Amino acid sequence: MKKFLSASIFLFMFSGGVAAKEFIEHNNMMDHGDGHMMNMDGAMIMGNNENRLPGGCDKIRATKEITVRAGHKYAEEFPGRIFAFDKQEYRFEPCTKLIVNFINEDEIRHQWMMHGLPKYLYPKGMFHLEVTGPGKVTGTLIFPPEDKTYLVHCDIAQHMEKGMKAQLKIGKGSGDLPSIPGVTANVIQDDYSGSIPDTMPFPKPVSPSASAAASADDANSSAVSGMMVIGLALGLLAAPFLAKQYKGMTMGEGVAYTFEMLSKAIAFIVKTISSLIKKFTDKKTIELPDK
Ligand SMILES: [Cu+2]
Repeated sequence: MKKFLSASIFLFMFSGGVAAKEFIEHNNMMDHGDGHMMNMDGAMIMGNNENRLPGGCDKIRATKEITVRAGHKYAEEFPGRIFAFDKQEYRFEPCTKLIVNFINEDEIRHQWMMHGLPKYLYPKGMFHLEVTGPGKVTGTLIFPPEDKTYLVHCDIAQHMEKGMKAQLKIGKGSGDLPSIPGVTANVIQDDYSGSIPDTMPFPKPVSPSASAAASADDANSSAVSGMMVIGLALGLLAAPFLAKQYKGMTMGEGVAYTFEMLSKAIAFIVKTISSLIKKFTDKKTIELPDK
């Protein structure tokens, strides 16, 4: 019975239990209005726009279609990055209608999200495609007439920082965005030399000895102020109790009583420490079994 059970657990683990997720074509999305579409399988489109012309475009000047692939494997060519799109730069003419097929090749959630679009056409100024797990979703947008550089990125925590970003230029664009893998220089370059770069966003330590002295000073002053606070608090709490204890005593009796209390406290502490030491050192050694 035991053998049968472990065999079935083994079979489960290596069959359905850890099988890769299958690729889903997200074609039947629920339309929530305003170009917002979703389904229960983790796919989403925001800001879908197939025919509303942006102000300043008298007509759709071109219709283009691209396929964007998102996945861990596209980061391989960028040292230090973990996620990436298959392309890091896109260029289109103003007033272009763009159909974007977004394919997620990872078994996690990825997005192709664009910001800075006109808000009268795109809620929150965003066009957004999202797929959880391997799958494909398709959305459409129409670009405004202005020369502008748009950021496209995956907004899942750390995915952009780890490389999943690109720039999309309309017309001549409006400059380059920083830290686009393989396109523009990183704002903070990875450095494995062990030296402290000048671009560090926090102050450098002055010198090892000076900083050690400074931190020792800091530690001392904080310890002093901490002790003072604890002392004051204990004093305030103990004041009514002590007033009661010392009531009616002469100066000599008070001093004697204080010493008695102190010696009791010290005796208690010594007893506790010695019993603890005994507890930890009194262990019998365990003999190794004979071979
Ligand atoms: Cu992502």
